[in-house]
Amino acid sequence: MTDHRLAPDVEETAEAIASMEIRGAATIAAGAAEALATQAREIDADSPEAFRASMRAAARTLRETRPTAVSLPNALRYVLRRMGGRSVDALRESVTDAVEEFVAQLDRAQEDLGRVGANRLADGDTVMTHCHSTDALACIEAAVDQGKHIEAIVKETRPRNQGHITAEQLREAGVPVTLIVDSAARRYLNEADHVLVGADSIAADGGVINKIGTSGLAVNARERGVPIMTAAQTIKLHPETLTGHTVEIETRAEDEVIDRETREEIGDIAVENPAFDVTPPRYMDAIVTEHGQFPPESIVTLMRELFGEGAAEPWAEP
Ligand code: RUB
Repeated sequence: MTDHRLAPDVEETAEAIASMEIRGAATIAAGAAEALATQAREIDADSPEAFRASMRAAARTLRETRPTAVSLPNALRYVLRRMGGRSVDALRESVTDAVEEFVAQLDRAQEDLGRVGANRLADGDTVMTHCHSTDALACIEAAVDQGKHIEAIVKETRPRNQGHITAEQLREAGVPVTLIVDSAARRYLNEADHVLVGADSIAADGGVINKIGTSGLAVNARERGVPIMTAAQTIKLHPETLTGHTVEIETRAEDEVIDRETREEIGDIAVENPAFDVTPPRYMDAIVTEHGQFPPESIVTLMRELFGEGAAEPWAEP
């Protein structure tokens, strides 16, 4: 008999990802991997088959929380593909080891890409940011560590205002911050030397999927002649796009955009709330990863090297 019970921590992590208490592609990946480790430690399986089935069930529950950040399925794949052994104890250990290795790699990758990104920033530069990306912040923080003076223009990023998190973290890093509303971005591009964003997924053609508003910002930056880069560790590369799949763009609740009372006052209107958009590769100057920086169009080579041409999902029932 297979045992599909989930450790409470898996349900809690899934809920926290869905409600965006845990958010941002890298943080989601680490949270999901750690939930798999808890599942491995806490479930009481009476056979290796039951253990494997319960790990697959946990991965499916985590997978279903948010659709756009590919770091989530990439994290689950990383761990489940390393699950091995003949006994429950051996399987358990293989999962907890894989999670430890995965999380250490995430941290290392972010540190490495931070140094690569920092090399594009010069002393005295002003950087415009969108949303909150730990990979993008790693570049600015590395530049500051190199002794460069960096200032930031931070877009608030409606509807959830993740720009506030960016503003706080940059201020804590000693970076002078100017917070602006999203619609002021084009006006303030005159004062920016770079635009720096993160990514939830990167497609094989070099398209960057990131917080809604990134593509408009990129077009404006190009028009103003301000270089724009994406900071994204390779866990953000979307392997299924190698075989022609498109990336699902998450749609979130209307009440993130407008509260119920105001909406009722306005009357019968439609409200749309897509969480992400796609920036075509021609509007992006560079993708900065832990393996160096790439023109978007050549990211496919790295993607093939790291992910191959795809394989069966490890959380599917055999
Ligand atoms: C977050 C977002 C971030 C990327 C990269 O969207 O678009 O730019 O996830 O973040 P949300 P990181 O707030 O909807 O999750 O560099 O931390 O992985």
